[in-house]
Amino acid sequence: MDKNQQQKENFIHENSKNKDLESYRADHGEELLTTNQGVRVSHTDDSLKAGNRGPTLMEDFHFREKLTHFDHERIPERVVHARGFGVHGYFQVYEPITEYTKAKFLQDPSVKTPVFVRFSTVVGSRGSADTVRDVRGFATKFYTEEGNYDLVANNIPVFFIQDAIKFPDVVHAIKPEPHNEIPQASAAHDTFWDFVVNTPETAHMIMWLLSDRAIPRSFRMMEGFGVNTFRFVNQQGKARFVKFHWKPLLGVHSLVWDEAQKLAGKDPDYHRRDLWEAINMGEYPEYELGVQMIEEEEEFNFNFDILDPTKIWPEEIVPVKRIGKMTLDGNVDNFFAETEQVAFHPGHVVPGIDFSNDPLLQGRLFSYLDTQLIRLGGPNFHEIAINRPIAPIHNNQRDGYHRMTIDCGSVSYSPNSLQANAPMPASEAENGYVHYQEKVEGQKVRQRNESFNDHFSQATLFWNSMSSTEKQHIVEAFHFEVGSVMDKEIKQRVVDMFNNVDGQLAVQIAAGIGAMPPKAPMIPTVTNQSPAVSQENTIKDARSRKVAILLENGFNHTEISQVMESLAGAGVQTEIISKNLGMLTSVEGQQLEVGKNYVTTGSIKYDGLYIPGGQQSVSTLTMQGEALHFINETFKHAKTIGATSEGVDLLMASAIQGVAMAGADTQDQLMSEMGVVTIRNASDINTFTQEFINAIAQHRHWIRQNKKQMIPA
Ligand code: HDD
Repeated sequence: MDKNQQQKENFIHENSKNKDLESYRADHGEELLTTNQGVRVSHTDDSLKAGNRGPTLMEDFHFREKLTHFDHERIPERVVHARGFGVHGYFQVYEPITEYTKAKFLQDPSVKTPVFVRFSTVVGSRGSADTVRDVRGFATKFYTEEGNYDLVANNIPVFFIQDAIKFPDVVHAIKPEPHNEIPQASAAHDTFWDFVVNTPETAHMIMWLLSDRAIPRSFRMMEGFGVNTFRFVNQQGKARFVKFHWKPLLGVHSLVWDEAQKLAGKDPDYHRRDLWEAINMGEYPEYELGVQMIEEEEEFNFNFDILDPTKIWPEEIVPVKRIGKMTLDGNVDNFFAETEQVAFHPGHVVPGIDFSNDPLLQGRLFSYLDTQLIRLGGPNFHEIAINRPIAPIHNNQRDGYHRMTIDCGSVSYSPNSLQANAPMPASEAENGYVHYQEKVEGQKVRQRNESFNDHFSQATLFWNSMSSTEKQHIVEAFHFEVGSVMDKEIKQRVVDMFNNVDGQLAVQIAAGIGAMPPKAPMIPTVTNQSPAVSQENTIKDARSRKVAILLENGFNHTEISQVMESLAGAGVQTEIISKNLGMLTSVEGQQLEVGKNYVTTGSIKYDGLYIPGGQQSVSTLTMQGEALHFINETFKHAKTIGATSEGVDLLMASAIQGVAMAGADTQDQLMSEMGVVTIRNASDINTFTQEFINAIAQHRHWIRQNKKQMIPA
């Protein structure tokens, strides 16, 4: 049994939801072909015809069944979040949090609650690219003993709108325009920005959407946010307002825009492939579950409304308490059966978790159930294997399309005496779900409270909290997004709207989109920051990063093997890239296999680059445009570059020499400041690898930011 199979075995046996799924799995290897009725088929390559050149006969049941099934094998894609990728895992609480909630899966640290997580983009259709600028969905189904709990989250903590009634509007505006279905998976078009300038409550979310958060490096390196305000309720009935967070243990990291765009062409599956491969290699992604809590009595103590989904609760004011950890350790067996058919719903809660009056959440509670009815073809989607709770289901609901359960007996109503009123409602002591008895009174009005009116303070807070590099990326994103808008008036209105966030931001936006700067650039009154929202302050780790090695015949084997071994020891993967696939031979005669050539990969697929020594290898590479382009592009995207002995000469032949060295006094300065780690003397290889690994852990070296325009890549 190989490592992957062994992992799969462990995963199946340890996880109760997977044991449940096991009875649905079908393995067709080494079996004889049958129809759907189980009749063996003797020939499947020709339809039944009247004569060799004659028409196909109606009685060919095998042909008709095969074609009919094929003709019906698509279901509607999700109206949003159509493109996604699902994986299995488990969740464990660190210690009982009985004080805050009675939810059973949050009480016992020894219990591993099975989960299924689906990551997604929002706007693109099922076949769109992974690395587009967009919000990412991060939906988790916890299969708890008390029934399914779904935390249907995004990787951005706020939302475009405050009231769910505007959801169809924002989605229509951002989706491809209806007359020509252009553009795919992008907000960079007139209808979206028309909606934005007419809807000032979008300001805060737009700042996040145009930040690096919207182009994550990996699903493994993004946060998740429940966005809406929920409630925790404990055994004594005491409630607290709560917001949920997922905190990735690899830190929060992003791509750069040029890289994201190129990846969309070179590897549209970049994010799903990254997750699939990480799990297959046993590099299981981990995320801590965090909660922010606000006492009921403190509801009105903040300068924002805690029910407003366009607001964060700054972590510096309301700390995030980390209560447990989720580990994702299993890939699916079948994408359609699991990832496509899984159905999430924020209304799937268990005792101890309740709702708030957040007007966006209230609307969501209607929409998710409704959408599954059309998408999954009727009310029995809870019976689809991936959606079935591990808790037993007993009620009087019956029939409908695709009903699987064979409900026995004559009673399907309540109250009844024929079955002693079973199935009977459970008391609270028996874990029956009791809604929190919040006192509510008011007049029926189509209005919003005035506490929802401040649309700019937190947008400014976000802008204030960004590093200079993050700010530059946001301005560049405005230039791309709004620069793609045709209507001049809309462009001008974007400048004027974001003048309310920060006058200098508006001036910079205007400069790149052919609009006038604001007449009176605003000096913001909000001057504080929330350091937690900047990715500069995240965890830095080299684990599971991927380094490309450029190589040709005549390389120095001792050097490369020492470096590869040290990188592997630090959990960094390596892949050898060369002009052609096949084997390469070192000066000493050892052979190494090429993983990818320039046609099948590109620098954009790696976190860093290493060039080993070996006179002949380096001379050949120096003559290859692709190799030099690989180096230049890696440099442009601010990634770590390492070179040993003659490998340093190759760097000097690239654009780095002229561009990076401009303004640097010595090569040492270049090395230490720019994440370009070089060493001429191979006897210092251990010092090199240590420095190289530390540099990779930094993710990017933004000090190169101002030089990127000079790089021809
Ligand atoms: Fe939603 C899917 C997250 C607001 C209506 N939403 C969907 C998914 C995620 C989110 C992650 C994909 C689930 C999956 O992988 O199958 N949605 C959010 C978050 C929101 C949000 C974090 C803001 C707090 N959504 C929102 C509103 C509405 C919807 C305001 C409607 C009133 N969302 C839907 C939907 C979808 C959906 C139409 C499409 C597919 C599905 O539900 O199952 O019902």
